[in-house]
Amino acid sequence: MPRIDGARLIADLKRMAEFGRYKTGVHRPMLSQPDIASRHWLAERMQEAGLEAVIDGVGNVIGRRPGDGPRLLVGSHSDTQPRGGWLDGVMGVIYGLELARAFRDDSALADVGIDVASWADEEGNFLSFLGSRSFVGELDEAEIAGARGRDDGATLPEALARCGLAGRPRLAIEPGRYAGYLEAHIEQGGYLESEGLRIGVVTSIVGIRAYRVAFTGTQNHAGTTPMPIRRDAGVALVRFCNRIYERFAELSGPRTVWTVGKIELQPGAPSIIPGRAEMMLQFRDADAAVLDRFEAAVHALAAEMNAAGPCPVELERTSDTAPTIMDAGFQKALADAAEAELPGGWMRMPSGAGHDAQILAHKLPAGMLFIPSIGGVSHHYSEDTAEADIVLGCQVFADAAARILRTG
Ligand code: HGY
Ligand code: MN
Ligand code: MN
Repeated sequence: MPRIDGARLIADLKRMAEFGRYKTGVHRPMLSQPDIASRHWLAERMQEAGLEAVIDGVGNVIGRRPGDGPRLLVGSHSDTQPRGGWLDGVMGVIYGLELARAFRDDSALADVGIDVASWADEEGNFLSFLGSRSFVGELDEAEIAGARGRDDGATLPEALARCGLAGRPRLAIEPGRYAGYLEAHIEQGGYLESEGLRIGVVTSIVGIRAYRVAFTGTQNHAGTTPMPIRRDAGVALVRFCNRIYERFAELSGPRTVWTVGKIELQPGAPSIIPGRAEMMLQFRDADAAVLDRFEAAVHALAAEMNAAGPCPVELERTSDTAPTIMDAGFQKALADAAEAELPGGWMRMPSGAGHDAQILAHKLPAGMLFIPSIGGVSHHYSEDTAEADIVLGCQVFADAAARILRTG
């Protein structure tokens, strides 16, 4: 079985955390200066591991093992949420790099190999799952041209050009090259920790739908405009938000979640009645029928508020990622590897977070492994995992990859 080098793994993870360090976490949005610097560093490390590394036209960093023979594609994302954690995504990329080195150094595995990927913009600074969608052929040029960054509003083509990636070809999946795709990730929740377990074998990944909900009112003076004649877009947004939360609670499944993560009032001054108000609404469930029910409720409430006035509301669906079941054979390989390394110390579990694996699964058998998150915290700079869990997870992951390539 391939033996990983835990110290090398942790050292690379800590080096990556220096690209955009923010307190104990990382601020490394897609195509920011620390992000593009980290991509070049990743490409160098892949080359050192014996891979042919390329940064492609949307910023994917992909290292291919030369030669023939069965290959596994292993990866995740290295961009982060704003002021996020040091492990979300990048842990799976460095696991891939460590597996590539462990396989390279194991003569019994000379005929098989690991390709490694850091997928661009999983966190959606421009477009969620930008890189993995591009790689599987589900991203067209029009979407790229129309995407704008969260930070400075630059278009995606402008940001790619600024990073020296304009005109580069986008890499696409090579039919027949891969036995499948594996991704390791921190759980980002508290189930493993609460059960006292150290490895999660992912059974399914949640579906995610998101909407931009925008209200148009009449900007005016906060002191001289009588209440009865106001068209306050901010008040309309708050009423919509309150009512949709109540309605969703009536429609919810056991694990459905919904979030308004961003609200913007324009022009956003205390003495001005907002003329425009915008909110980002998202909801998630493993069952598409629940997502359909929620979506119908959003449209029904918007229609009701448009009929009642005074502020018209516009809906724009900004993402629709389907729930995905992980490959049964890959789940078994991960479970067998976990049981061999840590008898009884693991469990099968669903993912409440979205992952690139649910995009790669459109083209390849896909599997995921989780390790615990301390306190179940993620998408916060304090996100953390015990180093011993990080190292153990990588060894189980390497065992599972070898099992898949040996039985593939
Ligand atoms: O939001 C998610 O589930 C992922 O971390 N982007
Ligand atoms: Mn994330
Ligand atoms: Mn992630």
